[in-house]
Amino acid sequence: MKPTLSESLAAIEETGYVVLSDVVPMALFDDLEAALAPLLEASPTGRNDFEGERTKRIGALLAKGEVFQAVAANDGVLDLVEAVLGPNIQVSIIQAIQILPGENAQGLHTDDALYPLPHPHPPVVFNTMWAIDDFTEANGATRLIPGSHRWDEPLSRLERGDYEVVAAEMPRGSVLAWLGNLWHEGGANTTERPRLGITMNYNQAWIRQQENQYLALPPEVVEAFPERLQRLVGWDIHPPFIGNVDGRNPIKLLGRG
Ligand SMILES: O=C(O)CCC(=O)C(=O)O
Repeated sequence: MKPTLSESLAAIEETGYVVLSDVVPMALFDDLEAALAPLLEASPTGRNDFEGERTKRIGALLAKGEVFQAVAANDGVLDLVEAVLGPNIQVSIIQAIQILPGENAQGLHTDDALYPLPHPHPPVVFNTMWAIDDFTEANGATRLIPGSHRWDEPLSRLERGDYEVVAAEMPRGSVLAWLGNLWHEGGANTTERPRLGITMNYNQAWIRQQENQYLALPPEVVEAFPERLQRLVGWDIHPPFIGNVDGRNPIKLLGRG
């Protein structure tokens, strides 16, 4: 059942994550799977343990098919992202992740560790994982440490080992959402079938996007986006004027605003 916004926020405050059901029509997952099939076929596996030597990753998805726009700009998910990060958000990275049979667990990490900010800090990153396959503990469902978003001394907690890791099992069509400072990893896939999801990660518009959307998305591709998505991929300012172009909001270069 679809949680209300306040139920989702309460779960996030308590555990650092929430699984959203019934926020996205199931037909979209059929379209996403069909669009990803040829891209996955042509994709190599990762270059190291973190990317996953038995994992395929496909980035810059917004340049690779119109269907991916519905992932980046889903109203229900964006309501939650904005409730956590505030109104000035960007697409940080949108990437398909297919964990193949035999892959090991990725390694626990936080998504906002990329930014050299002192701890604690306000939320700067919020991530989602769209389950295109059923996610099970056995096939590599994302594993999370509930409550680790409140850890003051994360590394010493990890060294002591006094924590529990849970697999976010969820059926195809669900969306897992979690805070950027929550410890998590892609799980090991001990089954004989791949596990496919799309990670759709957002950031505060005053920090740098993880995936360089300005270079990933040629202007003629962005021109065809709806205005909200144009702003989300970075053609907007963070008030008062971070990201301006010659003193103007870049959305005006696209004939909007
Ligand atoms: O594939 C997953 O379930 C999580 C992947 C992840 O956390 C990452 O690549 O940073």
